[in-house]
Amino acid sequence: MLTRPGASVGCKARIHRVFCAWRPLRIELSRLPRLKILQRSHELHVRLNSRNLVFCWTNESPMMKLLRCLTLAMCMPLLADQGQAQIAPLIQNINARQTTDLDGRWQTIVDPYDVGALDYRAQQIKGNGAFFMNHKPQSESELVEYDFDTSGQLNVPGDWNTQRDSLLFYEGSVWYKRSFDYAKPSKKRLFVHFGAANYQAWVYLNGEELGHHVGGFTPFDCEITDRVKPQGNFLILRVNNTRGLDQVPTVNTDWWNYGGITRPVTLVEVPETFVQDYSVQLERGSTHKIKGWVQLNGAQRQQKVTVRIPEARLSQTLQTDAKGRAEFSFDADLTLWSPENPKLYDVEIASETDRVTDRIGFRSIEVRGTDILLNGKPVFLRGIDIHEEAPTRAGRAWSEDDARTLLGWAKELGCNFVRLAHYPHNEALLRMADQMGIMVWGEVPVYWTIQWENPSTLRNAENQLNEMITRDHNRAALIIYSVANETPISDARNRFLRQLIQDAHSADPTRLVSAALQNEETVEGSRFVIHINDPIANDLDVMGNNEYIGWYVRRPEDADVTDWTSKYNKPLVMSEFGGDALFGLHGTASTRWTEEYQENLYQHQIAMLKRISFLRGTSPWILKDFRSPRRTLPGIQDYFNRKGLVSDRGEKKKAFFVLQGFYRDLRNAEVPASPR
Ligand code: GCB
Repeated sequence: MLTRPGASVGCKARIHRVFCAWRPLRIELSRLPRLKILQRSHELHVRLNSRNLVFCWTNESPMMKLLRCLTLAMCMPLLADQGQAQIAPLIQNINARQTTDLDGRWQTIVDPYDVGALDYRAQQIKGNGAFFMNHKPQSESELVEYDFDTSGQLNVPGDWNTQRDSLLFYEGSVWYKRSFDYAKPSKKRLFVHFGAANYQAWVYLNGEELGHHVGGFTPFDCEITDRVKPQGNFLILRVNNTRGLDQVPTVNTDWWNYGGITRPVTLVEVPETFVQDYSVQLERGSTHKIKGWVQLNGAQRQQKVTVRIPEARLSQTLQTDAKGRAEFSFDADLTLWSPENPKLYDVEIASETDRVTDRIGFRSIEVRGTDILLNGKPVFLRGIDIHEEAPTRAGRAWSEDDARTLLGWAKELGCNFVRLAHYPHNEALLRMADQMGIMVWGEVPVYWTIQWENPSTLRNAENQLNEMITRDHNRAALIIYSVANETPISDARNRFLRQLIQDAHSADPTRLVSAALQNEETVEGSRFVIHINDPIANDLDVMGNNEYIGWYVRRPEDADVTDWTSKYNKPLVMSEFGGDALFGLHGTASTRWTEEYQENLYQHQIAMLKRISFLRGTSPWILKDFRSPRRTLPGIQDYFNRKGLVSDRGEKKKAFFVLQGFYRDLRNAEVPASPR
């Protein structure tokens, strides 16, 4: 979430969305006076909280309504005459642009007490004491208590935890600084794009704030057209990964809280009016009709735009409206994308002022009864869960090489599907999945027990979902958006998730929506019966379910006497099952932590899964061992969750081959639809 005036409005009792800044505005703190009006029990505050314009009313009366209108009328001119927006809507497909990467060594200051931002009264520091000023002493007597140049460096992209021993468990702020020169041609605009920074980031250029982004796994852009200088720019970020009860995710997870600028940073140059976003996809339910839209950004919003797919000899010319948007639909006879044939087409979108190309695959994905249909034919999702951890080194994954190795292992298992748990993974992985023909489940970190009643937590989750969809909505591989993982049923939670499900469906009607649910169990005679009956399943296209028979509950053999029922006529994906094994530790099938235990567990699980009539996919937990602060057992876990089929060093455990065998059998049993 990029906060911007009007986009995030806090209040004490009632919330009023004061205006929607599609084209966001920057407000100088000094330009908007603090305004406080008190009237008996009624209270109105208009103030700038960091970057947010915050309007607060309590117990609004007719008089207060009048005051609200007056206040808005007073503030609007201040808002309206602001110049160039610095905080920008996301630019689609920056790879196709003129870019300069800012990756490499950045100067950093570790700041556990946030002294670079707050003074000893916890007030925002003004002046040169703020680290984003990058101030140097001007005389021998001047007191300056920070120095980027001598405080050490970290790699970007990269989590800080695995780059320095002292930062392994660190949660707090780190300041990053990078200098650059940029000769921006006139009539061009310049943005700085961040693939992700966990969990929140404040961005400054040449001593001025550009924006504040919340959410550790989604990209954001800041416009710097009017601020960039030919020489001597300094870009500074404060990145903070402190966990918080009201955040998404909340304080409790089972993965490492990797902090830092974890994905690439890129300067992106575009024309004054440019193609900001587009959707070129098959219409829901169709394999022959392309439906989409184009969105321009800039002053010259009404233009002719041509959408072309040269290889298919398709071309459509459109006229954008006053908002810079054009919608289209046309018939197309295309080779459809599938795991067996991951066909991608060059798609070109050319306006009068800009031209961008992408590689896009076309396929349909639907649900009919308990079936999932890919291009109109039933498909079983042979999957594996993946955390965004590097396959061959410590820390977060982010590169194309990482993606190739992780998805390569998935392919070796026989997968046609991966669940990217538990947050949006990097764009390189999605693009690699497109190329390799692996269907993807993308997820937002609505994990376990977050603050269901908190409206700002909901807005935060909605923003992260929206940012993921905005980035990925042209990827053929992506078939399912998942809105939650293992969330306990309550009215508040149901309302929260229903909102996210509705958001996902309306932002992108072409994909399926799911969530990893939990179930209810009864004992019937000598058998266990597991009931899929979470009310939220009513709203989902595909039901996900996590179960740990043989690990957290009972013994692996109990899977043999477990039956499954569902209240819903919908497909089920078993989105998690598994158990831990330390690679190289051997023993009997009943000895915890051994490869044999895990192998036996998979064998019994698979026998059970084969008996579930409405099962249409499996994604066991998990491809590779991953770091987790919850996993403390010395000599075994050592802060790793060991449920991987591959160890943290890339060694395959016995269970890997059990799953591989299951997937081979499934593939062999499939009626070949097209050549493999
Ligand atoms: C789960 C969670 C996953 C955990 C896993 C485990 O149910 O969804 O995030 O890592 O169990 O290993 O306990």
